[in-house]
Amino acid sequence: MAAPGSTAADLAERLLAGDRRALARAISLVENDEPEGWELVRQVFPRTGRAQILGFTGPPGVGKSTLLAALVKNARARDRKVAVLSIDPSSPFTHGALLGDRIRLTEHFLDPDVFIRSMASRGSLGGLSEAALQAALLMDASGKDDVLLETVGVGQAEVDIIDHADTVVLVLMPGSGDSIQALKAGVMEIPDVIVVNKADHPLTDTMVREIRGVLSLGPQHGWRVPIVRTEAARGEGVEELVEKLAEHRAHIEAEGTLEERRRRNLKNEVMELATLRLRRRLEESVREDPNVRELFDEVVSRRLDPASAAERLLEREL
Ligand SMILES: Nc1nc2c(ncn2[C@@H]2O[C@H](COP(=O)(O)OP(=O)(O)OP(=O)(O)O)[C@@H](O)[C@H]2O)c(=O)[nH]1
Ligand SMILES: [Mg+2]
Repeated sequence: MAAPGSTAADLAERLLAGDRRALARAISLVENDEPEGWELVRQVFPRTGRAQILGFTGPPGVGKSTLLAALVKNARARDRKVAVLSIDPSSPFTHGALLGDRIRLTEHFLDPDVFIRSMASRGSLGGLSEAALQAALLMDASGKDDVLLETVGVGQAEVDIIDHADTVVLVLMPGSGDSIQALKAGVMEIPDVIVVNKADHPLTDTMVREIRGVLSLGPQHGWRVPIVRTEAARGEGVEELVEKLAEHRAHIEAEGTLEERRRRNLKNEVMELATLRLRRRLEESVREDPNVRELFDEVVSRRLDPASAAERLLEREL
């Protein structure tokens, strides 16, 4: 039940003012695929595009969350406002994901300029990556300087939200050979920055050499993907990573690729949503419209070919 004054416009206003409870509420709305959530995103969208979106991906357990905690600390020391969104498509329990990350990020718990959220459930329309993307937009709108996204991935299973990051960081640890294979095979796109975390491990040098080998097979012009060694648990190498992230940012701004990337991503987003909605409408008409059922009957009785039927179905919808 809506309390007086808790209209969408009011929520939008509080969100834009940086109120963290409003942000938490707004994300829940998009996560649950509530129409109010879409309305909210519609209202605040003109105010997005200011935050730096950094995506971190890599196999389970390499230390992504630990690294993010170290990066949050670093960003806070520079007085930047930060939001972290951990997306775990493999876990059906949002709170499971939440717990582990909460333990790692407890020291930022009381800081009003740090916002941390985990997401594992699926909204009904666009699924997890759609909900995550909307959540990232809301974080951006709420005035965060940096939005850090964490997804688990070893290639194919990656959530495509990572495509929406301005800078993509692949986090590996010594011994994550699968990822090297995925990079080599082109299953995984070459990221902008590669981190070899757990650099306290004796096989670190070997790992770095292997990665260099894979990178040497790729294009040799433009941005050169740096390999940064970190020990996230002790904060080692985090300074250097922050430098490389800034360098990448400067590079894509100078080259115009930031704008290009954002344009491409937003176009994909519109196409994706349009496709989902069209599919939903088609399925509805198949279920509910007797004329559409007749159309199918005609195909079954071979009076109408499938392509012509599809054409007619689309004509009805568009
Ligand atoms: N030895 C060592 N252990 C580390 C380092 N960084 C993180 N760890 C440990 O690695 C384990 C996994 O760290 P997480 O940060 O949860 O890794 P993650 O990649 O976020 O894991 P998922 O979210 O489950 O995919 C934890 O026990 C960390 O304490 C490091 O630099 N060296
Ligand atoms: Mg994690």
